[in-house]
Amino acid sequence: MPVSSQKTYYITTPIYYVNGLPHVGSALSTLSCDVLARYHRLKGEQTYFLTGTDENATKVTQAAEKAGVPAMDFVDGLANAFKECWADLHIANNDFIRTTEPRHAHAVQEFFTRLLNKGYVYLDTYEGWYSVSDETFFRDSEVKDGIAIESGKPVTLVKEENYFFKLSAFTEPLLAHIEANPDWLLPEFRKNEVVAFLKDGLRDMCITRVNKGWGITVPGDDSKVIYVWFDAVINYLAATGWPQDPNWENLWPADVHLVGKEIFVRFHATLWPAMLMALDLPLPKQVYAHGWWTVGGQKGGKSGASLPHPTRLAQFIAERSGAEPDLAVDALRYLLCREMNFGPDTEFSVENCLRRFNNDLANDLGNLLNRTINMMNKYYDGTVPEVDEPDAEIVALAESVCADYEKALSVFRLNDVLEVTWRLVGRMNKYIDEKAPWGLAKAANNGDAESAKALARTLTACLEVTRIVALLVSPFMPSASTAIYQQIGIAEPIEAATWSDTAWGGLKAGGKVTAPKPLFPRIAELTVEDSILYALGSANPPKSETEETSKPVSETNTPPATEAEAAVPNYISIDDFLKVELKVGEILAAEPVPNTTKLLRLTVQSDEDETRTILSGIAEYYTPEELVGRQIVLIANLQPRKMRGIESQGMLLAADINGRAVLLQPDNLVPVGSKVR
Ligand code: ME8
Repeated sequence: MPVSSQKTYYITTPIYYVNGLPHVGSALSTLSCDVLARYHRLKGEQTYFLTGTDENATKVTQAAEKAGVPAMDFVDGLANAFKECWADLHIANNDFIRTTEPRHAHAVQEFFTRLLNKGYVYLDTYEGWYSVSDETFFRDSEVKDGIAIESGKPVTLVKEENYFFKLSAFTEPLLAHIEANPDWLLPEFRKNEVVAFLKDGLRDMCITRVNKGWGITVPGDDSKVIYVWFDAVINYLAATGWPQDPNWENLWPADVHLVGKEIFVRFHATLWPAMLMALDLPLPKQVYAHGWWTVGGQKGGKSGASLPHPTRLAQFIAERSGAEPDLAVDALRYLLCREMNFGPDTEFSVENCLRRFNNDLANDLGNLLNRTINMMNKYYDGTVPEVDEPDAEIVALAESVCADYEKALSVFRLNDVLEVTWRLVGRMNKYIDEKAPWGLAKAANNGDAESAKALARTLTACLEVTRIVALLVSPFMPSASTAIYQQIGIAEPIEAATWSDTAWGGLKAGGKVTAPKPLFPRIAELTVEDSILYALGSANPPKSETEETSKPVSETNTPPATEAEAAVPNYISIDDFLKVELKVGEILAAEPVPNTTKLLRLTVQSDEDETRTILSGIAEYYTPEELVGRQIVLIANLQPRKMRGIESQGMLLAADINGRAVLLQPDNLVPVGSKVR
């Protein structure tokens, strides 16, 4: 936690259950917070961004049991999967809290004790409905035929002596707080849902469960653990160092809790603020709920209507477009924020993402950058010229775009923030067409002084806008904005820039642009086959894996890891292993597959009288020359499949060293076709 006298801008994501891998839903919340945090840093504010994992839930232990591993090993594996995924997406969080950490347990127990001492917690018998899947208690009226009406998940009847929180005492105070703070809960239409829920009257809430060996125990009563939701929301406070760290108020209250809509009304707009009120602690300044990615109209998630794994999707975008991996991650960051309607739900579609990649990134942004730099090089030898006065129309537009950007951002409509920014990008592409710099250059060459001035004004306007756009997109696409800065010849690192640099006039005459290099190459093939969606983690197994004709996500179309596979070794029997036919082969020929950066076409002798074609995604690590004559280990009985119209008949084995492939080969030369076991 930072130590300073100044209140830090403090932003949080939900903490995710560790019962499955991250997906583009959890990525959306994390990414939105990352964008907001980066924007506030750009504004020069000290900023603290917290995310983490929710590990004390019954459903987590159930998933661990199903996987047959100790719960702690299970949660360690998945917490790491979240951390790695966020690092892969360039998420710059300051802290990652796990609810199995002592700092969290300590804060939760302290919170509980203080509520007990203040008379807001009491012991009683709970008899009613509980849904493990929702980790929520439901009223009779909220259940029909053993199913929670709201979520459609099964409930069971439980009867236990438990501690209760006097939530009912906070109906009026919460309504009053909403009334007095119109921007506290956003968006407006979801606030209305909260008001309706509160007007129905709050009931006291059962906040403990029987201790089955997992969870945070009730202080002084080991037979019970604290209800996971009561425990989870306290993470936001625990991360500040409350109660023992004297600096906890540098962070608290949080400036915004950003959450998904399903955990807004009951938990973040009701339970958590009521808990804080009970201890006279300040409430978070804002709570914002976004809608869902849906798949076929249903909430996308970890099972059922599945959503893609973010890293796999970024990798797929890199492979389809040929963009650098870091820029493909940036593209994904852009696409998720731009595609999501930060209001109602949005249907998720990989194909829509690819289409938008082409329209917004390859075309609009790419064209502006490439055309501007090309013309700078052509007409000014790459050196930024002097201008008499800037184009007032463009200056005014840039100013109004920056203002609208901030307005949209202040209400968390990140899609609008980008839409507004692209107004500027779009205008400049048109502006180039209207001004026709090539005509101005011709006239200037023929001695027309006015045309010479107009040419300088036009091109510097384009370059200046490109610079401003680089800053505006930097919270969304940090790597791309750095690359744009470099291409337009700004020596200072973009990280050193601040929001005030979005004002017109930052470009210096005499600066030197570099050669243009497309950041987001256009994607030729927009169709995404079911087999690819499956490999991305977002669909059911396809009917036929062999009919695939377009480029795969990686060399192997491995199905998505299930919950259990994500965290634990999955044992197979020796019989299963013997089904895999491993052999030593020899590479007779190797050549790149046209229009791909990763694939090599190998001709492999796999037996005395047998050769086969194998496509392998190792072009980045081996040249064809290095491979010819080399012995390798191959899987000989893998179902053949088509990639780029070529049938691949097997797969080479390679060690995966942080994504880099290192081929396996026998220790000594052995006869081709030797079995490997
Ligand atoms: O609810 N579309 O964790 P969780 C958009 N541990 N966002 C989605 C989404 C979708 N289809 N699916 C999930 C929990 N999310 C609790 C939270 S907080 C103190 C405890 C995002 O793993 C969205 O932010 O079920 C949602 O609220 C969150 O993931 C739920 O994650």
